[in-house]
Amino acid sequence: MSSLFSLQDHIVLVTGASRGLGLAMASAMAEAGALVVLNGREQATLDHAAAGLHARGLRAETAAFDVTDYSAAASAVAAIAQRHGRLDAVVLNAGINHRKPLLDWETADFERVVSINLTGCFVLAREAARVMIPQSSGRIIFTGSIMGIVARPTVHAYAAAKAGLGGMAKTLAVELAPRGITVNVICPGFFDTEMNTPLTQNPEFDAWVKSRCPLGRWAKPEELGGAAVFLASAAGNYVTGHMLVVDGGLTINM
Ligand code: GCO
Repeated sequence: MSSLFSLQDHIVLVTGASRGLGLAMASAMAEAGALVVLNGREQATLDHAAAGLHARGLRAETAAFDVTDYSAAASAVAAIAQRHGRLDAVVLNAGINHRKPLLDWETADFERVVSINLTGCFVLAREAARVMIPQSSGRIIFTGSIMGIVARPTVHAYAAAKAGLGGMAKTLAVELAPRGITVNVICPGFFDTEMNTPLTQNPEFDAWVKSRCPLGRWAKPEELGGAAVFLASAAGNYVTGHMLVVDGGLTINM
């Protein structure tokens, strides 16, 4: 049973892994035996995150780059493959949100969110596939959102990008399946992360989440770890093109 969910000696890149959901997924994957490469923009924050994993006897390296610097992203993937001779999984998780009533949106803000949350994922998936195709195996996992499935006001670019990941994961899944690569999307509901501080600290929104979500609470970041381990491990061998919703039942609740 333990080998079913084992990631022993797998090489995994997680973007947006300095904190929040990325760090929680990286940590769970490292617990399952993986060597995780943590990506974020700031080396100091990444070093701190990696030190936290090292202190628990887990294996972590860092790769500082901005996912919208597409050539830096490509070089980083190539460097990981060169250093370790393989790349077993990528968790493409880096993302931001921007919340404004429609008429207050600048076009540049829309483009910025899409470039981080969607285009950056496309580039990294392509670069990961460049390594995974010759090895005839690999796992590509995107962090989507229930906001790519259902809607709330103000988060237009975020919702567009997250829905876009859902569509792109399916085209990638069918194209890459013959090459031994699976592609899936994890769709979190409302997690208590730094990105969501404006929401968790808004008493009205907090009450809304608690009443709307059948499990009656915000999720803790570590509650996303199991989904990433599942999709990256042998347990997920036959799962591809799937949107795995982790939302405490929010989207199925009338
Ligand atoms: C929002 C939140 C989102 C949600 C997420 C649920 O403004 O809607 O910031 O990040 O937490 O969409 O996955």
